[in-house]
Amino acid sequence: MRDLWSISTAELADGKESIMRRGNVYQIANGYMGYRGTLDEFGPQQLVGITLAGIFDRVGSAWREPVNAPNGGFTSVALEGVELSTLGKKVVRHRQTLRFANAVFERETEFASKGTSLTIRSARFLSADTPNLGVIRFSITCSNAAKVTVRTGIDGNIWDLNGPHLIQMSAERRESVLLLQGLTSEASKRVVVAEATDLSFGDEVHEIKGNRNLRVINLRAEAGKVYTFHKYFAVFTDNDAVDKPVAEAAIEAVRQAKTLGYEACMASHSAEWRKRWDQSDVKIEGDNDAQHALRYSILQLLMVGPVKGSANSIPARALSGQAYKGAIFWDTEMFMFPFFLHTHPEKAIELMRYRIKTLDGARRKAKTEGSGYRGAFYAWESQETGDDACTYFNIGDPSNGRQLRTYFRDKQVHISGDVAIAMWDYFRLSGDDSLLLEGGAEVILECARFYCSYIHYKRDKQRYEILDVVGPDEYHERVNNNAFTSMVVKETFTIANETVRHLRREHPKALRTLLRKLRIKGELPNFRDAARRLFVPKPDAKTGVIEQFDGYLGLRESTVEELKARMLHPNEYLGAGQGLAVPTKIIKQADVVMMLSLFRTRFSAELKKANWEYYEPRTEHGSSLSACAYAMVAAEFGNLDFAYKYFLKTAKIDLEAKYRVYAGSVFMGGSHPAANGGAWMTAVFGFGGVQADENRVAINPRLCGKWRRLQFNLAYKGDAFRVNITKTSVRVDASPSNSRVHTVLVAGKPVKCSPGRPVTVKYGRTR
Ligand code: IFM
Repeated sequence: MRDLWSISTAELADGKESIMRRGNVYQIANGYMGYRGTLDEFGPQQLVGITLAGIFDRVGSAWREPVNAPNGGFTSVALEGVELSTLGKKVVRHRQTLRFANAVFERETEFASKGTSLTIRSARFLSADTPNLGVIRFSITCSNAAKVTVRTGIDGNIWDLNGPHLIQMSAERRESVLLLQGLTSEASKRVVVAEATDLSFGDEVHEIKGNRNLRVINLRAEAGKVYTFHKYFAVFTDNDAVDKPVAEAAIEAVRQAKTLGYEACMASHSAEWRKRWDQSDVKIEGDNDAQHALRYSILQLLMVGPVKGSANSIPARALSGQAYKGAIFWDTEMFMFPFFLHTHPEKAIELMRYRIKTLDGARRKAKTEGSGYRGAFYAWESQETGDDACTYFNIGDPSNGRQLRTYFRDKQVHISGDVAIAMWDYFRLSGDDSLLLEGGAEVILECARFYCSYIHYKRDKQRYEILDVVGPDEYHERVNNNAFTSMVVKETFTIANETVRHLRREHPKALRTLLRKLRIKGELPNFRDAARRLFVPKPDAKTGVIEQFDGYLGLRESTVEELKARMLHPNEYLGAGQGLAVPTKIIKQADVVMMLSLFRTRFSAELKKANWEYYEPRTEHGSSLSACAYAMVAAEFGNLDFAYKYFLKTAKIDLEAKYRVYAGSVFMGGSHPAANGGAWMTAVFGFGGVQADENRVAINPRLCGKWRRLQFNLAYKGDAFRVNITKTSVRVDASPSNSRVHTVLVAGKPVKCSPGRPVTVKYGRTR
């Protein structure tokens, strides 16, 4: 029977590529840091990485990227003087496992050397309740009496893409605690790792050698005896708000953990995970493959949700390493945020706080881009200050090494609207307007202001147009009237108007203060005018197809296969300048279909079908963001087979590790949290048919073929629901602690859901 709560493999990853992919698939994380799924004895060559959230560094003229901490989880073992590693020839058997229930990584490896077998077992987790802490249990058993040497401590030889980021590294031992610390090279931020163990066997000596701060234990191991110890490591940086030097904080953290002990640390960590799963697990009956892949996707999201109070967000490659500069893209708001909003609103608000924190960076960008704009133009690739980490020459041509000009940074203006939409959704769907008062309203008004200074008024047509942009399809740059962008911009104006209306009604004083602060009162009529008169491309009267941008329908027909056959290099980028896709209708990722998915309540099933069928054969799905948009829209117009196919593709992207690792010459390997969020959205919004707005939740289920039951949780306006869908019925359990009765629209019927009183509604069979 397949275990639906873990992944496991007995295969060894040996080549560079497979070790890289394995590190992504088996990573663990806790929002503060991610620890790649590498083995205890691995080093920087095997891409061991403890990637930290929210701390970045730049070395020379290379890209800024997140900082990787020294590896406090390092342990290696030698048997009779021979170093044991799965990379060597002594492996008899190996198994590694990632447990979904509590994000624990385990490995068991048997080695044999000189007639003796030695088995290593280890388990590690990054504490879900103490974000700075990592905990490891490590044990060794020999078949015969043998000489064993254990080296354990902190390995400061760090894998970096553009490092080294830590300078002035220093190692020391304070009583029994090992310490390794350094400063980031750009901003001199201190990064400290402390490590403590309860190791009590063998003879121990302390060794500091080449950035490694280790205990070396020599042991005459008895046959069959299990030698176990526990390691506690803590990472602190100057970003942590602690009332003592960070080194002291780290030492204290490992001492406390050691005093508590492994079992107690594990118990509180697991209790936190039980709460998480209780709020967000999705159960699928009848399809173990889908269940497993979706649960893995949810695990990925739960592991990287921001720590409370951090105002951090989730990078496009989560905490799996430094690819994509550890930057936050629209991926978060459009693909991950809905999961958190509907299951963990306390994390969703943190994601939005990140955008409030980086508002000044967005203002700086607006001022300096193009001829200078007003308001907030959010970074395409955002790091801790909100200044744009995206470069103008963002992709290398792998054939000749030349840098290609791309317009992601300066023309992918939909990013500001994506932020405004998420900010407003938080208020609409959580019912909590505190975020608007904390700075959310300011973000929204500043985004609208930016668009006011970007759009053009066409006197002859008496309308505003939005020109010279890049939509989600990055192969066609500098286009006019991109449908997705126009819709997002128009929505931003509407949201800005609604924000003002809400504040005027509920918080007039706060509104006055905000309008004064921004000196924006005189611009409000412009927002209203733009919301009315901004042009959004309309569906063709005959075909229903919405033209992706002006002139798209006149481009040359082609196929993805044709373009691929013409590529001169396997990693060739199809967009930018002379890219092969540029003169054709081949698009990189969902664009019009993304619009239909985002604004799914505004378009009919017929229109969705017409556009899906037109654009799908022309889509490369060259981004991990694409398949889920197609999946959701397919479910909405009833093509459940396609919806299912794209759902699985999305849900399995990290599990199967089948993804593109290079865009041109740029390394972009790592995990894909946007696709993880897309998998959840497809299950809940697509197959579950959930549509929530400020007035109510609607559920119009369409379970795909094999699924007998779909169960999920929904947080809505401060209350919680569990929804159970079969092929013929929908049961809604409103939590007993809900504050009021909600009317839920189930398959078109209004149903009263009182706290603690389940209701079941029958509905017509799906195809
Ligand atoms: O944000 C995406 C973009 O839409 C396509 N290229 C990759 C980015 C990060 O995932």
